[in-house]
Amino acid sequence: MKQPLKVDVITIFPQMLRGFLEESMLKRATTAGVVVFRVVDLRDFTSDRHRTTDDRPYGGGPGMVMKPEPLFKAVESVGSREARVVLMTPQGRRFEQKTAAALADERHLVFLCGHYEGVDERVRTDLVSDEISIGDYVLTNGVLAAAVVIDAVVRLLPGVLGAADGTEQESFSAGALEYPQYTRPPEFRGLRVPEVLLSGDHGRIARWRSEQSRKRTEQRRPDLLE
Ligand code: JDQ
Repeated sequence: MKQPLKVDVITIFPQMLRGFLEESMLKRATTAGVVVFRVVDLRDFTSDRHRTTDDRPYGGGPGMVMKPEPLFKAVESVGSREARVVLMTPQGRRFEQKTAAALADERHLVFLCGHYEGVDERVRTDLVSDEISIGDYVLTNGVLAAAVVIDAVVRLLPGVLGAADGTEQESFSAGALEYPQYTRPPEFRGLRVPEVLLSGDHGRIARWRSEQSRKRTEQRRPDLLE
């Protein structure tokens, strides 16, 4: 069988991540042997009594900076020679479906979840291979951002979604938004399902769906059509 994707997450809040990994799709992916997660507590790689992971910035100013030594030691401890080392940061490249697909082709991913206001620049230049932002808003730390990326990557691994796997047709792979969906009943509180969907005419249904999809994309996400 194919080697599982190794995913290591380095954080000072390991418990935040464990709950998330023990639910739903990610748990199934682990049980199926498609992915192997390790959650690494950054504080295990400190050497002072207070297990300090941050310090004041040289040159002064507000905020704290993550110290380089624990981060380098933690990354080296996971055997990262051929790994992509990903830093979650609002300054990174915007995460999109293409990024998820590229990461799903790797064998070993190491996520660094920032805390405080930044990381020592030497971490970016000499430890990290990719800096990723999940969007233009500011989170309090990188754990939720890493969780978002991990979710989007792991569901793409072969064998995770099962036979009804729809990833090929999904909006962002196809470059358009999805058409409206309905299920039973045909009338609910006076709201009717479009007649075409009840017609059984598969050609008409397909044309209606692609027209709806195009209209919706023009209205809501014209950027996707370019
Ligand atoms: C960290 C912070 C002020 C960072 C600390 C670590 N897309 C995205 N939004 N926010 C993040 C990522 C993110 C990731 C890691 C983070 C935010 N913060 C808070 C506060 C300046 C920079």
